[in-house]
Amino acid sequence: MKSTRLLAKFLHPYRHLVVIAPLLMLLEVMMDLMQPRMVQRIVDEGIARLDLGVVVQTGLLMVALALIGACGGISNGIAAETAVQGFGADLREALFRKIQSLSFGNLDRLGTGHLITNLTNDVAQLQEALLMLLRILVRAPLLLLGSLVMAIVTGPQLAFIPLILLPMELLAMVWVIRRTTPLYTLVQERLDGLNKVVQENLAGIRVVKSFVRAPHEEARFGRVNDDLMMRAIQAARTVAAMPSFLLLTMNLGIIGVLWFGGWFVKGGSMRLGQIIAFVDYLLTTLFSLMMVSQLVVQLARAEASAQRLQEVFLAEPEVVDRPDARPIERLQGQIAFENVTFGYGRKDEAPVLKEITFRVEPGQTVAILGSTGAGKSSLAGLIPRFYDATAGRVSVDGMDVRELSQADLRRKIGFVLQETVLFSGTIRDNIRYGRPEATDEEVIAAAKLAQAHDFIMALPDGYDTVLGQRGVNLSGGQKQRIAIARALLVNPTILILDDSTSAVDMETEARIWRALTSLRQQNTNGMAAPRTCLVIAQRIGSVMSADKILVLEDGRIVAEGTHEELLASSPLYRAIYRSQLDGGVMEHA
Ligand code: DCP
Ligand code: MG
Repeated sequence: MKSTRLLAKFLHPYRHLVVIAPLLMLLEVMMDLMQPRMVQRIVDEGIARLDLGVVVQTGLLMVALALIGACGGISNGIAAETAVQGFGADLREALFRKIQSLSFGNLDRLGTGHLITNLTNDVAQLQEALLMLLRILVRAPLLLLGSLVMAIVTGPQLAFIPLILLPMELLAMVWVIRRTTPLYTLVQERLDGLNKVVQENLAGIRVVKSFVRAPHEEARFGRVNDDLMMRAIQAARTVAAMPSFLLLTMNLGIIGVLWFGGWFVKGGSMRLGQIIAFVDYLLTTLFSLMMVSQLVVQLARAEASAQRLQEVFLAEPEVVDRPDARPIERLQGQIAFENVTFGYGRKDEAPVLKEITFRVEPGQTVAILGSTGAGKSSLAGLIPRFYDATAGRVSVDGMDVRELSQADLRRKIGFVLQETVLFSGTIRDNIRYGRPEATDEEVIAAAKLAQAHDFIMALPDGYDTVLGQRGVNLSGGQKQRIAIARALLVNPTILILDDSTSAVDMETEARIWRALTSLRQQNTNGMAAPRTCLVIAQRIGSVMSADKILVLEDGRIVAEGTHEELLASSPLYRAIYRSQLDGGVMEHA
């Protein structure tokens, strides 16, 4: 069982609580089991003989036993809850850490919906199961056996009644559990579906609204919501039959006890208090049976969740450092691709990049141009090892990137991802995300280079302006410029801009380029210029001045050279150039 392995691993720090909790519960169970005998004594020896002393004395004893029992129960609850909460927190933390260690490829496959469900619902299911284990596992079977034994001891003449009823009840229980376990697995799956829809909807709420698709989304949500409800009702209905059946058999049992007991009392071989105690014990067996069935159902639900958690825990990061990974002191900034082929690893899919070969010398600016889906972002992602090449060799300064430590490598590369992601927090904190110790002067210098300083200063709180989640309160172009400043601040040797000025007007874009170029000539404000720039762009205007332009088409480099060379040699490049000169966007594809 997956759940046992997870439980064992993460319960280890709480093992003393796991031992103590059931012992405390044992105390409560023993006290509980004494109560009906006390009632019996009050009835038979106190009330029947009109002996007030016995009534008072036994009554006080009952109160004392109940108090001791309650102490046991409460301490059990505290111990169990402490273990369960600690277990949950540790499990979530380990899971979070595991997720951080996974590569882009793992995350593509698992999906954020799954991971969010993991961190919330799945952990909660395991916690619930654990709590029930610590509260019930000892209590229910003990109470069941104990009350059965006590019933037989109290009224041996009536012992045949529970001995007939109990096997029937057990059979019914097994039948119900067998039917409900698969039903609950379905419920969990539906819950996953619901979470996925909610997550997708919230992440894309702007798209939903801009396309006026709220009714469609509501219908979609309604479907998964109804589906979840139907499944949950179906499972609950099957489970609901259980208590009714148990109650029915139990009521029959009580009628039997009263019927036969009446005989025995009349005949003088039993006393009234005995009958009352017997009925009490019988009800306790019923009660504990119900607890056991709940526990088993919860264990089945937890097992499904444990399976999903293990899927993440057992995932191997696709990109790993070699044990002998080389640390990087300084980089010159040379990049080379030699016959690189790359695919995202899905079966039966043509590679995304095919036999890519090119070199970028330190100090060069190289641009990659190509239609959407050509593989530009995929190519750039191979340099900091977001993914590893399927075949061929990617190297920096002549060293295969697979021999380098990912962390070292990424610290030397400033990567502005195509999709701008900012965090909630101030603009200042966002800019120095990659280098939290940067001084205010450095932050401002980076922002000036990225042409972000002026608009930041125009905000009421300047660099202390608090951004909403994902930077909602900025324009697309403003967000891109903050992302560029963030990349520049780490003083990268290699700067990679993936379509990072797409939302910035041409004038501002040109100023960013001029700033980067002039920076390379004179070292200002302690900012070192990135020596090598790899620029992915859609607009030829943005890349005309590059030392080299690579034209990527369907995963292959189809042309390579400076702007002038390409204009002379490449019909494709000429076509793109002409379409953009006309003021249109790139439409050659
Ligand atoms: N692809 C994929 N899995 C990913 C990312 C991309 O299967 N996690 C596929 C989709 C495309 C191909 O790889 O068919 C190339 O995608 P790129 O993102 O590399 O393409 P571009 O960056 O060139 O396109 P754009 O200009 O739209 O950013
Ligand atoms: Mg891209």
